[in-house]
Amino acid sequence: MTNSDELLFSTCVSGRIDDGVLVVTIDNPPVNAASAAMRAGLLGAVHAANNDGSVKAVIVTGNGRIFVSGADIGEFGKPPVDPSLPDVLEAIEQSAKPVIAAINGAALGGGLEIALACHYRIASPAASLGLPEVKLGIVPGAGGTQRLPRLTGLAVALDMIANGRAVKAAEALASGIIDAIADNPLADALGKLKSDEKPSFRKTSDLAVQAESTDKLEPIASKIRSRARGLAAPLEAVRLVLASATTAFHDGLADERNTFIRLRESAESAALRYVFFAEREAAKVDGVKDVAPRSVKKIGIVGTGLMGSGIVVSALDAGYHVTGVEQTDEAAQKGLERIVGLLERNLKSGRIDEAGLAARLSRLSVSGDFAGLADADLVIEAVFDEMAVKTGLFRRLDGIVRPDAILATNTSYLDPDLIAAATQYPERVLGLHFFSPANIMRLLEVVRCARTTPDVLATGLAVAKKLGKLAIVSGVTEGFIGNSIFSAYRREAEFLVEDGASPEAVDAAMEDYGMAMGPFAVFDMAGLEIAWARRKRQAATRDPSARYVDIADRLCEAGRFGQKTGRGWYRYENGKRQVDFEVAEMIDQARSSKGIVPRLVAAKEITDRLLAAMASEGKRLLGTGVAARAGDIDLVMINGYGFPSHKGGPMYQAGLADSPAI
Ligand code: T1G
Repeated sequence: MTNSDELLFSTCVSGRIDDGVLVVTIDNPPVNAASAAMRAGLLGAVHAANNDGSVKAVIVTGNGRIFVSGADIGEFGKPPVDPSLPDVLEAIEQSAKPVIAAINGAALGGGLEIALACHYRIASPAASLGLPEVKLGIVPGAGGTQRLPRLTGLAVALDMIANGRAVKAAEALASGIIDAIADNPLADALGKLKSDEKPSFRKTSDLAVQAESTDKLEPIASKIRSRARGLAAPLEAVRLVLASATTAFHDGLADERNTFIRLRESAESAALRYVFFAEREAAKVDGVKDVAPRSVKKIGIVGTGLMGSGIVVSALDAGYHVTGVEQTDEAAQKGLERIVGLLERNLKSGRIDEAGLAARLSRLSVSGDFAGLADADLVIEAVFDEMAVKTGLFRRLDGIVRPDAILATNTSYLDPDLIAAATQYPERVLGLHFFSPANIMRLLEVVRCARTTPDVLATGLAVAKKLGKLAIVSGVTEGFIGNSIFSAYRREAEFLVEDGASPEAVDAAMEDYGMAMGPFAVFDMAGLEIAWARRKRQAATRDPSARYVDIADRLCEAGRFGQKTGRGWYRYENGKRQVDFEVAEMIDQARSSKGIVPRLVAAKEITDRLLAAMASEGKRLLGTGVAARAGDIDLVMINGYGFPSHKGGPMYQAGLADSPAI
């Protein structure tokens, strides 16, 4: 092959000869996934190079911002198509001509495995490299667990593979994953090949895994095992990586491939792949496609309490200028202290460095002077959840902020349309319902009010993305998506207790199912008074024929509001949750007052009824258009309420998911 125009090895793999070097470019939009056509093209290119004496070396690179995003997950549910990725990587590694990976962007999963099978690796500074397969309920299936340890050692490989942690180029260089960093990896590779000092090429599989002491490895492995909470993939990843030190390379490859195929067929992996695609679907919001968001550089936040200070930190982390406002200077000072405390905690934990702290503080002002909001592009209120307070605030903001400034309410339960009606420009109002702690929780319900204009909604979504949030659009209903489902969940949990189950039995059943915390422990943590206030608000309009459990009312009437008062559904001593016989007596009294004879309730009945209650409410939200799709509901419950992601969500479990498992 001579210096030529483009050579086509498949629909998404092309090549050109550059002074005896075959430059292979992968161009498989949108993310250069390793589809069947990509694999066939890459294999064809390697074979062509090895069958042509004029070719001295091969460089593999990706077109655009991604090198290779990994296997094509969409192919998982379909019959396998040759060549498999391991076959392609074997051909690369055994190539008589050296193959250099010019890593132009993200090299993830099979993408990093391709690079590991090459004989030399150059990455761009912004490239991320990782093996995130465990997040899909699988393990690397093309040599990652066997090649990576040969470059990094066992400890780094354990952390990256079993935690699915990606690293930036600098860390990859330090760990031995790559050989060089260059702004333009392809040009650098060509330069190295044309220079007198050729790079030292080597086969990764020829390297021995450096022995590391058990004292160093066991703590890493046991932390992974404890965090796995019974999930198979991280445990198998640990096993395969550790085995790489004592197993012949090809035996390790075979074990890895068999494990990958077994896990790929598992229910856990199907659910996690469903969640992966559901997150991408959630971003496809009706009515805002091609709508330009407004520019937001400065965000005002009214209220710097627990929620408001978390929102402030989240906005500062995202690079916004932030003005926090309180009713008084004294309250503002307290808010500033709360915010600085959160930032200093992030500094201490290493999430930010001193420069990052200084940069954030340079973009922050907190005061009791509302005039500071005059130039805000977006104002988020996080004040007390009372209608009069919020409507009064929005009327006041009308006279302060620009007419084109967007006003967002963080209300959890109030009707945002009524709040919007308080301002002269209701079309500029939307809901941004953060979950506490707002600087940690990924979920953000973006509430489309009746009058919210498309560009205001698009702006809310753009801000959510810049905040690093998982934005789920909700229509207006009491509690939006998450709290509506959670209320149904709470109602059924209380029915179960009235029928005969104990709170602790209900909690144990749901924690065994995979929930981060059982419902009654969550109610105590959140505080029982909020739901109590809402039940009292609804009492006048409650359907008298509907079943109503008054046990929680009795707890509140007895001053048992949960963890913060030391007593709720449980008793709390030194922060430790304990079953309280007083509560059992109150439950018995409540049952007997209705003539209910308690019966044994099995754990399966508990999980079945609670899952069904959530799914039934989810169907209602779909029917009323509050939720756009079942996947959105599942994402809210996973990311806001601790539903186990490897179960897919209540809608997925009920067979109501929009898309079949991939
Ligand atoms: N396969 C198929 N489609 C994918 C895909 C993939 N690997 N990655 C992304 N997409 C789709 C996605 O659904 C969306 O589709 C579009 O691409 C843009 O995605 C053998 C077995 C690479 C960091 O887990 O992390 O390799 O909605 O919005 O924000 O051992 O995509 O446009 O129709 O996320 O720029 C391992 C998964 C696979 C990486 C880019 N790899 N992807 O983020 O775009 S298993 C992963 C990502 C594996 C090997 C094993 C991200 C990204 P649509 P996007 P982005």
